[in-house]
Amino acid sequence: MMPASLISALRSARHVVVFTGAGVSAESGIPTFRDALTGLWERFDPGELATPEAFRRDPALVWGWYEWRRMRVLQSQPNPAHLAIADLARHVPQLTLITQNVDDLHERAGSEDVIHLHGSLHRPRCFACAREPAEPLSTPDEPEGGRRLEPPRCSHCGGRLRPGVVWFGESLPVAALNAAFQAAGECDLLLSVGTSGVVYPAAEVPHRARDAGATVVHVNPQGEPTAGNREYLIALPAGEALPELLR
Ligand code: BV8
Ligand code: ZN
Repeated sequence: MMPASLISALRSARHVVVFTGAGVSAESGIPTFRDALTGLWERFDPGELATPEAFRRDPALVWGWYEWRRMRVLQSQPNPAHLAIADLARHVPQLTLITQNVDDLHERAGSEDVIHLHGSLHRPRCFACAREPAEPLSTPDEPEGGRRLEPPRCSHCGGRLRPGVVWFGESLPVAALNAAFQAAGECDLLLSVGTSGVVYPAAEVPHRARDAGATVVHVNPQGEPTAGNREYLIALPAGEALPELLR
């Protein structure tokens, strides 16, 4: 089922980059952003929830929504795609895992040194002074979509805690972005899994790998057919495609 040229590119690869988006966690029950009907941005307005202006305007709305998302992640488990990626790292000379996801399912599947381009739901920090709280947050039982919830206060300065994610209009963490671009420019094969590739600058990662001559493999049931001879589309759910590809 997998093209022989692809299998051989994978077998001979010395540095593999795996670049993931929301689709890799879909089979764990975490909603994606842009899928029709189930995507978060189909049901919620990113301008009201995922920008610093939104938080300034209505911190309780934003905090409650992110607490609902954090609760959903805590209630879910890594799926066969996360597990296959963690396993692949043990079978290639070098692997760099770059994710746009704000969940921790790669880590819970056993992946190490995950580069999180868009931060994490699990590392809130102070909106005013940027310091992280000393105590881990408790997990409230949030209804679907969340409810208004006052953010906890910073123990250092009394400011409000904010989710530790990168909102629209905010810069990505510089060290993470540099490490991602460097790995993309050096790898010989990049697996892009479950991303629509529309959010920049993260979406540049697979472009950089392709432009540097790497084989690029997209795993996405809704992916666009690809033209290049070193670019492949596997139009299957990640939880089916990855265990099969990496077998
Ligand atoms: C910045 C918050 C510089 C965290 C997210 C043009 C117009 C307007 C704006 C811009 C523009 N060009 C660039 C921008 C800026 C903007 C941007 O890119 N906008 C786009 C949308 C147009 N970018 C930014 O603002 C970035 N910052 O540029 O800073 C700067 C700074 C200051 C001043 C000047 C400049 C910051 C971007 C960070 C945004 N944060 N979310 C959160 O709440 O989670 S974005 C959001 O999208 C997610 O975080 C996610 O990481 C990201 C990418 O989405 P995907 O992961 O790809 O998910 P999606 O749902 O789209 O796709 C899922 C795919 O999976 C689908 O294709 C589906 O078919 C597939 N799938 C489904 N099931 C499966 C599957 N695949 C496999 N298996 C399955 N089972
Ligand atoms: Zn503070």
